[in-house]
Amino acid sequence: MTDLNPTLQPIFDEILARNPGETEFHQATRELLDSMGPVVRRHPEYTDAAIIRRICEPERQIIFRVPWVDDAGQVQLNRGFRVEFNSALGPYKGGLRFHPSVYLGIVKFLGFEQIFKNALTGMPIGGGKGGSDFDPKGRSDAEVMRFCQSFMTELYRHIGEYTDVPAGDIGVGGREIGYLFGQYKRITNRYESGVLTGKGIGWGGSLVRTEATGYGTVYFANEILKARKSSFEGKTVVISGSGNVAIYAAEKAIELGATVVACSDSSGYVVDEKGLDLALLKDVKEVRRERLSAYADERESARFVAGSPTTSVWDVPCDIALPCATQNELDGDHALALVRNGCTVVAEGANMPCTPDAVKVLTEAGVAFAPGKAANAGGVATSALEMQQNASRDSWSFAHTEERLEQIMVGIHARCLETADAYGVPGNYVAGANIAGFIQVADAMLALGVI
Ligand code: NDP
Ligand code: 2IT
Repeated sequence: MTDLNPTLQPIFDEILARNPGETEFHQATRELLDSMGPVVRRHPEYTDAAIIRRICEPERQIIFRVPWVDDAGQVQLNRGFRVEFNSALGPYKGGLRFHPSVYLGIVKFLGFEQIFKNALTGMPIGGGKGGSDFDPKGRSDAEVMRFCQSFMTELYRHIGEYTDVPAGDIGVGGREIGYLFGQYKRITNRYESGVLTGKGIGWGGSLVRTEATGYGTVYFANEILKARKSSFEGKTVVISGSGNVAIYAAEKAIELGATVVACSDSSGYVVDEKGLDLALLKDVKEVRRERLSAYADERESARFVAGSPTTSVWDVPCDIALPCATQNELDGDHALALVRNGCTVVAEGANMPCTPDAVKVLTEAGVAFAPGKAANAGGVATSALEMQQNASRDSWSFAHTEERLEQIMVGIHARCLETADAYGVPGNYVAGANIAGFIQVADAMLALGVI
């Protein structure tokens, strides 16, 4: 990490002092500030109006109790969060995460990144994020439904088509969005489709939203490869995670001619030299909701490696690595292993999966590195397309929606490179994404007065 310039260091000191213990939020803000040197030199008006300080302070943070009754009749207690970070460009927009690790620092890092990601999509959406420390693993459908109903019984008063539009993230997929939407509709007596995205096809959802984040990440990586006169054809790909983002990143990579040889979950990883059997993976993960070892049990060419601190999916040799599980899952040592094995492109399908050390190792080794706020923006961009369809009471074909998604990802890639060039950091996707997203939000905030 480089030293911050004298304008930015006091801002970071203030963030540390005002947000104690929120390490992921510190990491995400620091990463943005690391790109802001050339911006503050060229735009004193942002410093005069305290734009960076204001952008790092959420507009509103909501924390609430979520009591519910489990199948045994016991009362369970969780904590709910919604951080409404920035609405300069549109209603707050961003997912909900249900995972035992969720606390304010994680929701704030995700909400902060979402501001710039959403700006990069070019769609009229602000940034927000929410979730709960609820652990859906091992819970019955009825328990998940009761939890979602209790969560929405508080959340409903804070959200709306023009206010704040949640969606899915880790632990929140189509099933949970259904229960949440059902409870919102019941409490408000409004069929307000645009209040949530990631809805089912047939009740307001958009085709391609399920596939969008993974497909978008691969489209972005494909643009990187094209810029290097290469392609996915014949390449070996390793993906972490085996959830929504990972599965559809694998699907698109395979469609473009690559072989995906490994994926993971929190219990370990599978290596399948013949290439992943996606139909089996979807059945294990999306339908049966089982652990990844079940995949290896049923596929001769695959072996399962149980997770431990010394084993990692990143030890599996590949040309292209797509981290699609969770934050800080790929560290400096993992990056060294990737470089040693000849990996040339890393594109983040997850949010902040690479540690700052990993990014440094990859960048210094000449590996093309695409940060999540650019590479995984296809999910939220397609959410915005879902909002567009809801607002016009229309539904688009798969082909048309996917074409829009691809155009958006190609556009984000070009904008990152153009901005990086314009600010003297050519080829740096991190700086390009941070600067382009920041300037769009900063200019809107200047225009709207001191808000
Ligand atoms: P899912 O819940 O569908 O899948 C998450 C996957 O990551 C699972 O395989 C899970 O394994 C693994 N995982 C989660 N937490 C951990 C952990 N602490 N350690 C190891 N493995 C873990 O989530 P998504 O696929 O939707 O999200 C994955 C990432 O992509 C997240 O970073 C999310 O913020 C990001 N993202 C998601 C978008 C979306 O549209 N869904 C959009 C943009 C970004 P296990 O089942 O064992 O927990
Ligand atoms: O991190 C993300 O961009 C998401 N989880 C998707 C957010 C959305 O509103 O679709």
